[in-house]
Amino acid sequence: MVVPSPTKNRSVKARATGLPIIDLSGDRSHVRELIVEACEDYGFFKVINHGVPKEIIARMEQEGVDFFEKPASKKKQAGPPNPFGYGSKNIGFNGDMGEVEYLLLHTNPVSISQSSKTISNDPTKFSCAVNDYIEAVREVACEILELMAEGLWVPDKTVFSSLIRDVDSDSLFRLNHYPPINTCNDWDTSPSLPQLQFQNSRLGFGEHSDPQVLTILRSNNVGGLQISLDNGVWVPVPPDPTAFCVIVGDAMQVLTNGRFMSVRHRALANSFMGRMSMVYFGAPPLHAWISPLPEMVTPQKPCIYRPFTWAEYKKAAYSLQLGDNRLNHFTRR
Ligand code: GA4
Repeated sequence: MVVPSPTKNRSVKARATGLPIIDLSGDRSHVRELIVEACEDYGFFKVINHGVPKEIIARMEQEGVDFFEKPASKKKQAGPPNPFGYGSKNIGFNGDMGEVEYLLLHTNPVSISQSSKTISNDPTKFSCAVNDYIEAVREVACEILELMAEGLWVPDKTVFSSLIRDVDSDSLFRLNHYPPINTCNDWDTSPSLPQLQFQNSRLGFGEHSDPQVLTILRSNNVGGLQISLDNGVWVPVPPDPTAFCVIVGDAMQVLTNGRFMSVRHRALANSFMGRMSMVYFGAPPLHAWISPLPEMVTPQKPCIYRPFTWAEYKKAAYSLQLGDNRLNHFTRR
């Protein structure tokens, strides 16, 4: 089965223009065209002027900083992440490792307030910060998904956003902390920062695509995120704490019958400063069926994927390793 690949287009464009940055406050018909183009060419773009109040972002960031500053023994009380809670170095259940510690939460408010007792000395403040952040970022995700549907000329503009707006949505929220990799002892002999980025980087979170529909990622002012344009070419994403990175997930690739590509990405822990990212993964309810939209299937572009439920896809994702290509298991034979 040959899956359409825009990789040639992607590498040529990225070298010429850099990664797309889209101003969400711009003219709607133009914005939706830019979004479709970015999803076809990269499966990735940044949005600015997204409308999420700085205060909501700052409160969530402070909660994350406070948590990761705690002693390891305290943080461990919020784990293990099976599937939600605190984790360190281990990613998933099949032996993947990285220089990262994290908190993985469901976006369902009830579970947030339950787990927050072990996460924060002030669980109500923590829950409020998380709930406010998730609500605001979900709105941005829904707006982007509606612009995508409009840009693809799909008659029902809520066809994607309704999946993550559903009360049973299986969406997740993740705080990742990539601690600085250098100790003070390295200062005397350490090379300059640009050299250091190449010499001393360690894998924080290995190469993978996100299984969900859409990911909205925000990080502090420390670089480390990279996206893969084609085999072996990694493009660093410059950090911008005022922007959100938008990442197309596997489910979106299926819904668009391969027109949008889920982008492979990774995070390096490579600087003197710790990096913290706050990541919202917009997912359908477990029982929802995922299959290419009829509008995306034509005689020229026959249906690539077989229908499956989100629960089935999730199970497959957790049975495989981080870097494995899960979509291969769901192509039509
Ligand atoms: C990648 C995207 C999200 O961070 C995540 C990850 C999940 C985990 O860390 O537990 C997975 C990974 C992610 C994809 C494959 C499986 C599942 C680890 C792993 C090896 C929370 C998710 O939904 O999928």
